[in-house]
Amino acid sequence: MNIEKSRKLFKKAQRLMPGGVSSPVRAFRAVGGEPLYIKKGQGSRMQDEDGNDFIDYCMSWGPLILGHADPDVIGAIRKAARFGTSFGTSSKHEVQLAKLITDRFPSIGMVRFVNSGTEAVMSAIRLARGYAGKEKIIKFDGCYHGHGDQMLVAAGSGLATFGTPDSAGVTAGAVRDTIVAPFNDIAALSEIIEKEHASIAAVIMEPIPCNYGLIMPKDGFIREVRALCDRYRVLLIMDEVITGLRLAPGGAQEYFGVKADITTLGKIIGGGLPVGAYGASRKIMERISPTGKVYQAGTLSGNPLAMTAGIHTLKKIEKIDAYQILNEKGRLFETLLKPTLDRYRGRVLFSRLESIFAFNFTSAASIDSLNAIRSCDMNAFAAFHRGMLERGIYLSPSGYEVGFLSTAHTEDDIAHTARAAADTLEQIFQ
Ligand code: KE4
Repeated sequence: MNIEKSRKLFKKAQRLMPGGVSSPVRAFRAVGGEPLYIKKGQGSRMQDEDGNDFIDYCMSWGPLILGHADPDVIGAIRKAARFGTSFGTSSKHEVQLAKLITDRFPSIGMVRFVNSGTEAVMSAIRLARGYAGKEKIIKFDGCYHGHGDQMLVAAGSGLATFGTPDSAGVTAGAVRDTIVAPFNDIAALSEIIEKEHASIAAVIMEPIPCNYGLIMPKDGFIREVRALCDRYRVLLIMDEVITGLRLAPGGAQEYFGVKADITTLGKIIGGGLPVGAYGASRKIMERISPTGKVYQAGTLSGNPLAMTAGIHTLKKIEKIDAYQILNEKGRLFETLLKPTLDRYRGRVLFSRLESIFAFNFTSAASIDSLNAIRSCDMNAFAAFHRGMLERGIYLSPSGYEVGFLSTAHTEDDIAHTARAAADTLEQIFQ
């Protein structure tokens, strides 16, 4: 594959930007080789600067549920852009998107827009602490909640551990009040909450962890977390930056029938433009400035173009009944992969929840903990990623990340991908 233009751009970028990238995982360090510079996307496909075409399953890490450059979304952005890019004022667009979100999430009476999932999580944690008047936050190992200091905490081994920084530059003080509990271990969570609930403001979780592989919650785990939080009057923050609008209109909360006290959103609600949001009941959200004493602000929050992209994405999802389409495509993908997965059972594991999927190189029968993902062969994943790239399939460039189907992926795309996977695995395991 000729990647000369990407290579030249990467060389220049490395002199100008750390690692040559705007976000670490894009540097391809987890899979080897060099990052491709993408020139354009259309539907299920992306084309790089050297003219190489790919069927894309990274989908910008989740936002592009309708595929690249959806004509309705692009048309709406174009129209809105003629009126300007940002006013730094209120606009009808934020009111419209707020309505669409509160209509879909019964647990969200009011919502505040920010510009990324990280900002949404930072704000949600500050709100939880301000509302509860308590300081500690419990997170789960295996869950990622953006790069806010207090969430960059090393996962301890075994039972819950108090925060130790997981990044240079994060101070011990910043993570002093963050506790890391093992995911899928309700006994460990129960033990820490019973002991510390007087100082615990909230538990934060990805209902379906999608940042260390696709970690499946044990049956009833999400409900048990909810029940523990209710019993000890601890708020439950559900980080639905990935699952929100992905699993159902009301995200994992609708899908599993478990309500959050505070919800964080991002990705899909921006339709590919920078948007994050956090929401909760009116009683909780009214603590946010200017009605309350919990401060949070943002120059481009509620940006009219980003709001427009979100509005038209959510409207189109509903109009075309996207979930029926997406979940059907997910089932087709798994069906076409089955003969290959049977052949390499014990060496390759394919996990899927509706339109979210992951390939892991492991003998494990499921990925239900951080240890399970840690036992995976990431060198084998890197070889798989390279082989799929050579065959015109762009997977997320890390064995810790997941893949996404969009409504734009055709049956031919999916069949081609299944064949490419079979050929690549044969090449790896020959
Ligand atoms: P952003 O700040 O990247 O918009 O959102 C942070 C975030 C929060 N919560 C969850 C559950 C998330 O998955 C994310 C970000 N996801 C990663 C990919 N898995 C973003 C990709 C990247 O960091 O480059």
